Amino acid sequence: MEKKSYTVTAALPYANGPLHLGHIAGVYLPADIFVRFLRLQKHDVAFICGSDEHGAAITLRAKKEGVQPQEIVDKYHTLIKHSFEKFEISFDIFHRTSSELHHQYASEFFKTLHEKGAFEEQKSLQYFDATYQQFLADRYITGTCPKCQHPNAYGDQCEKCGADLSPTELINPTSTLSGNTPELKETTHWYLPMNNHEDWLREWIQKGSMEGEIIHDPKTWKNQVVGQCMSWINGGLRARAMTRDLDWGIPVPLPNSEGKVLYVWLDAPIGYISATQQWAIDNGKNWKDYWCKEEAKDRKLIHFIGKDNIVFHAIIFPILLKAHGDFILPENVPAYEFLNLEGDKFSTSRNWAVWLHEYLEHYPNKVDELKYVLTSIAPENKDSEFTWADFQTRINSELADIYGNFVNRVTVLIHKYYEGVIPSAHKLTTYDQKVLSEIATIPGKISDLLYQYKIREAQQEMMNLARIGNKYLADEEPWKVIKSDPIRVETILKVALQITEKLALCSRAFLPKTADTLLNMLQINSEDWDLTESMLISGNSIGTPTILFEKITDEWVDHEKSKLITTPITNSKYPIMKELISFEDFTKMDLRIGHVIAAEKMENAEKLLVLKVDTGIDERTIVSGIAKHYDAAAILGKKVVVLMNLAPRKIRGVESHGMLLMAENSEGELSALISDRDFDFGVTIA
Ligand code: B3M
Ligand code: ZN
Repeated sequence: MEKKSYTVTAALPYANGPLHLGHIAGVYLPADIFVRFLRLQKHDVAFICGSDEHGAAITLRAKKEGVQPQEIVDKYHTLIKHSFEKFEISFDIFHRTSSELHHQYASEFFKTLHEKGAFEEQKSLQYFDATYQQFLADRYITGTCPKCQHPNAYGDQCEKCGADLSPTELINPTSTLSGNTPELKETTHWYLPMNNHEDWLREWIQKGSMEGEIIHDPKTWKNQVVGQCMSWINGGLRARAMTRDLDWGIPVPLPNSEGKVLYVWLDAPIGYISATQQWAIDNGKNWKDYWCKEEAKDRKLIHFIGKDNIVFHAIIFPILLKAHGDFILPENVPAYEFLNLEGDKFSTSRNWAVWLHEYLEHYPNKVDELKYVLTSIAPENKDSEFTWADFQTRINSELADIYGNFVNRVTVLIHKYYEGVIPSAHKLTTYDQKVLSEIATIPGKISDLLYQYKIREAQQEMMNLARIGNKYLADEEPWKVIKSDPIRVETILKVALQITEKLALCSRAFLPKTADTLLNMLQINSEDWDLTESMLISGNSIGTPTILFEKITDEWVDHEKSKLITTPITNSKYPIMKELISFEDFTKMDLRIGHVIAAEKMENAEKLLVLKVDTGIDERTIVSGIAKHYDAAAILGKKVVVLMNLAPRKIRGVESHGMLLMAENSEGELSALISDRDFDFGVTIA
């Protein structure tokens, strides 16, 4: 029998930073569109996500921000959860792997695997940072990739070539903690002998079969996913450690394992299961119906992920699920490529990103607009790119000019001619019939595409409804016909309203807010994906026309682009950047090199020196608050940078003309800025 129910997961985002548009376009939005559609198809669906709160991604971030890991995960779990809510990603649950339930269940899962002999305990020499007294696994160590020579490969994976690495393979290994070359030290870990699983994985990935029985259709898997998995398997799988020497994570639930935790890539996917358990508890369901071989044998498990997570979801997690014994395996692992931003990769550390929470804060009423653009450019089969100019074009010339314009024309005419009352159709022309039968095929086309995870094309089909509608109005010209044949116009506008109805219904998967607005306006309430009969009732009134999508101005684009270059990175060590100033503002400042020709301490003022500075054009008095860092003798004779045209100020009775520029570090120490070339004083700084 055809499996009709679904457990859909979306990769658990690390709670180590906010979400950016790359995350959304390449995992969460495609998953949400798919799930909204499945629900309308009346499938039983659980849509599961949560934050990934363990592993080096978290501890390294905590170290960078100078706080405890718990503080990091609390902060970002909350931020991420709110962003998803505001963006209307319709998870059934957004859980977290730091929860008590997850800790318990992941420990139990590990113990079961251990009892079933799924692991091998092995002693090995691993890199150790003597300064930090810590073993260095995964992201704690970087070095040159032995396969592609990328200089910043991590201890577990090269992000450039995708190679699976172990730290001892890195060339020139360096500790990310101290920057030192680490030493080797013995430690014990539990390994998953992945090499023992190659045969069944091959069968399962290439043929979709398990023990002779076909359990999924391998043709529905994306080529990239099968390709990456097969290249891993053909390259020979190796044993991979499932535990780590770290103090953040789920403690290994075995004797003699102090200081060891579960590998984050073991614990995180189990998070899908524990999240489902929490949701089941909250909603009176049985979690096993969503995951277990017996109870969920007719259910499809679908993992939406980014391409860098393929091996973990299509090889490692399936091995764990199978070794455990109770679970179904994924039916499909739709993996997305990466979204780039204005010609470059998204980068949290370089702050090259559009942050979802900031977008939502500034433009809370432009959720569907962003969804539309991100779906249009979803990195389905290759990397794609977000630019603000393209965002503007797609909204203005597609959403506003095609979709919004069509709906607006229809509703305005119905209000103009019939005071908003839906007219009746009379005799249909061949053209009317052709249009109506054409639009009737579209929900089915969208459905075929969505089952193949082709969301870009699917959304295009939705837009085709608006295109058909605009063409229909342009061809039929009801605004002209009204003079000669008002009865015919009733039919035209009824047909046009039926196109609007279809458009509204199909929009529910892609543009849920817009769909709600339209369905409300049309007084249509249906939980079905498609209707065989229109639900429009002649004689009912429709709501007043509104502008569905406002156009994006050039100023918006310029503003967003300028923020991109300069949005400050939050780092507790350094103050955040001040607001932008224009080039004109900058050129107002007159900066020159001055020569300190006299210096004395101001009486009764601990911090102040009274300086005489030769600026080349004058000799002036400057009172400077640097006495704690420079005594008079130390600054005397120095060439310093002076802000010349600062309005004079009286400081403790002495008039000060200008200011010395100083560098200040996080301890509040000051250092004069001095030219490193032997320029004369008096020269200007530009
Ligand atoms: N936390 C990795 C990532 O964001 C990750 C996914 C876990 S899914 C179980 O790339
Ligand atoms: Zn590499």
